[in-house]
Amino acid sequence: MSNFDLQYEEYRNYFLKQLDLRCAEIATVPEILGESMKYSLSLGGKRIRPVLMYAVGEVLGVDKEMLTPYACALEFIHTYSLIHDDLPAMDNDDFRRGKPSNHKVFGEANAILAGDGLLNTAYSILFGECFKGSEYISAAKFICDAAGIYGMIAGQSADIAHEKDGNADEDTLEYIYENKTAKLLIAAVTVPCVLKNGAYYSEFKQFGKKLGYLFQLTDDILDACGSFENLGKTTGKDETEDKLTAVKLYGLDSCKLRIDVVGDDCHRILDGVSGDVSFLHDVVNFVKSRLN
Ligand code: GRG
Repeated sequence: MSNFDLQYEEYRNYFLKQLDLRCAEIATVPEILGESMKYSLSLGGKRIRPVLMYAVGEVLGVDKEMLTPYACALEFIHTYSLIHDDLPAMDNDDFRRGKPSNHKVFGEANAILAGDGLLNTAYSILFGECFKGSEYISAAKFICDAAGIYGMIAGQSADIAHEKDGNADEDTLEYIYENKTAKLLIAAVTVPCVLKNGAYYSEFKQFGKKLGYLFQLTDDILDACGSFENLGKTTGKDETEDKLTAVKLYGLDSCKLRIDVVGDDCHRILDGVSGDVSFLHDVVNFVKSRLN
């Protein structure tokens, strides 16, 4: 294992232990509500948002303990978005992370409620931090805004609105990417800044935005060229459903060039941050070459 892989696993394993503790607290009546929430929470996944949060925290000197409630809330929100995205009314995917989607196991109604339950629990976790001080409130609000109607939900709504839109342009695509994908990544890398009195906030906000763009460019290429074995979900759907993607707008070769350019932008932004940001440079390279 490379140093990067070892460090990634260390952050990821730490997070998974914290997530287990949160899952153990979920005890609903009826049980199926909690079961369906926990099914998707524990289905695997890269956990890249918590990993990024801890990594930026380490650069800025913010303890993992302080970040953990925010990392858990963000992962709860991410998980809810995947459950809802997989529903027949949205992306209609039977698989997620190589396993049956939530609605294939628990039925559509329970999957909707599992997503609702995860979102509400995320807010409870965030409210639970707010008594600690104004920076904790700001960090909580930051995550709520990133997930909300001027963030991820707006991105998903625009994505749906521009399906099969032959006239959609680059600005529309960038709006969708920034909101649907980048906003939660921006939250992941800026929560430590907010908790550290705004240290390097604008650098990490810009970094999160570019990383989100990079993440979505690779996501589009993986949908077009990746395999079910690597991705754990159905591929080729963007083309079948005539979705607005970078591959559709620019073509595959141009997308690959853009990945290099945006990757360089990410590295350049990190160069403006003092401290050991080598792990974050490696995350950029990981996203550039990811297979899932
Ligand atoms: C339903 C409100 C609502 C939003 C859905 C997350 C999302 C918005 C849609 C999923 C489809 C998609 C391509 C989203 C872009 C972000 C993205 C690539 C999500 C997948 O995140 P990963 O790769 O997933 O981090 P894992 O499985 O590793 O956690």
